[in-house]
Amino acid sequence: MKKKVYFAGSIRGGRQDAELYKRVIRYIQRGHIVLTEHVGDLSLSKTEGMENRDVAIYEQDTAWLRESDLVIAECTTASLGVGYELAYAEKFGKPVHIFYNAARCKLSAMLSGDSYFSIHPYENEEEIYPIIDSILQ
Ligand code: 6IA
Repeated sequence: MKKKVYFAGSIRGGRQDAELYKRVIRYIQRGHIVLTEHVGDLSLSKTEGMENRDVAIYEQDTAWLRESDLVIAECTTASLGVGYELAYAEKFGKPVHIFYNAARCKLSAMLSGDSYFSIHPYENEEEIYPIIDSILQ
């Protein structure tokens, strides 16, 4: 059965991994639904957006989190918004899978110290896809 995936990745925290988000989103979309395709939209820059849209973004994203079957987050680029989303997902009992490139960053203790989260360090992008297959099967 198709699952509804909330993919979380940095936007205002920095867009240096946006291409990676796009590839992971495309991969998930081969068999499942990604509610947050815009996270991999390369035209979306960290300075983009009007602050008066922020309430609507917050309402939409939290509604999608509640609707989702699980959350997959790429956390190599630190993001306040992603951190908030992960705690929100935990509060609603959604399975949360966190990926990060261990060669490029050290994950926040607030994530690595929370045994609720399934944490997947990787060093090469190719390692991500088989793990996603096993999460979504
Ligand atoms: O603090 P950050 O911006 O890095 O937070 C990123 C996370 O918050 C992502 O996982 C998104 O789900 C969510 N998020 C942050 N900004 C937006 C956003 N702005 N649209 C949707 N979700 C967002 C877009 C503005 C633009 C379309 C004008």
